[in-house]
Amino acid sequence: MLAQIERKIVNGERINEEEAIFLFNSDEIHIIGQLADEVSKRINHNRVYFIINRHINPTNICINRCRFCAFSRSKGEPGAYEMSIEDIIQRLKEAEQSSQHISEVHIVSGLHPEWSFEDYLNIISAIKKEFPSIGIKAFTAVEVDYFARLSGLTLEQTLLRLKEAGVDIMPGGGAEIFNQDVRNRICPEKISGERWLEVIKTAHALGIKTNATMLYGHLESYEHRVEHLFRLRSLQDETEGFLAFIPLSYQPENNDIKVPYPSGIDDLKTIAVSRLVLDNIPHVKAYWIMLGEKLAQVALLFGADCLEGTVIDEKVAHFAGARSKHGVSVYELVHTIKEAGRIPAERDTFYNILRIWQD
Ligand code: V47
Repeated sequence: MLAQIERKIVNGERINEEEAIFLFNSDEIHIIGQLADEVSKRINHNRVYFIINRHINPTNICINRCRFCAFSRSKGEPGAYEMSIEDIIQRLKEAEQSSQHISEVHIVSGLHPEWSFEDYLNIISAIKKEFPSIGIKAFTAVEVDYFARLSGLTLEQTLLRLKEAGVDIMPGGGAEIFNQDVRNRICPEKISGERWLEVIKTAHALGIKTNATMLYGHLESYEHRVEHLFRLRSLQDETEGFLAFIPLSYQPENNDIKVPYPSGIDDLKTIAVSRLVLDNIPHVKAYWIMLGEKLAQVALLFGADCLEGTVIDEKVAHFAGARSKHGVSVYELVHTIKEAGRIPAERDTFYNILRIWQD
């Protein structure tokens, strides 16, 4: 079957679910990686993208207690925190000073039992007012669903309010694994996969681009991963609203699902098979925070074309045992990309190139 898949990829044809499952089960990691690399180069040439950004998590207080999540707390529990708007603005000013400029802020929060939709909107409008040129990537489909329920607005109205306040694109978090049996075991309180897809489809229809993620390496099977990837491919055929796909490698510390970290081979294979299945999503990110800086570099030869960014002060993965740094400098990202033989392309939120980092 591998020869048949190779022929298809070389001819620019799509692989089917059975073939994707075959690839996950295969040990031919070099061949799979090389095929994914070819597809990546076809789409993005030799470029690898990164962004000068900062992650901000305004609160970790959350009404959902997902079993894989080491970040969330109940109100009053040790370690629970809430940032004020002043704190957030201050953090961004510090990031601007230390990096000269930042192009994007990535905001993912908890579902706080006492905050209103207005409280979340005020965070966005305050950032937009203070830093009009910084792109805002904010709130997952899970949060948007929560805001709609809190406010009694429709999904369309909720998303339009976010857009008016200054949201430019939405991150891809909260997708986990769409299969409901797996969801019941890893995040029983979270919205269903169907609802996640509905929120994202609505955002795309309103012209809001989003990313998509897949959390792997916990209790799911290869079949579940493939089902997840094909749901995303079908939605992208309809909407063309996804900018990037980010496989999230499960971090197993301080949470309730006790399995080993995914292996390096599993990480690379997942990046590569994702690149091969999602032929209609322009970018695949090697999220160095979860992969580690060195494996993320290798992933650039296995189908990934984006390294996310400088990040600074990441919390979700580090609470769960990520062994990477909390942030890296632009120079480290550029060096990593060049050493992989690729061209470092600094981008904005929408993947417009801001600068090619040549010698
Ligand atoms: O939704 C939570 C995941 C996500 C763990 O869109 C975990 O550009 C691994 O979505 N091990 C938040 N993953 C992060 C996220 C993201 C990150 C970077 C870029 C983008 C983007 C999105 O982190 C959550 C959840 O799926 N997560 N706990 C864990 N233990």
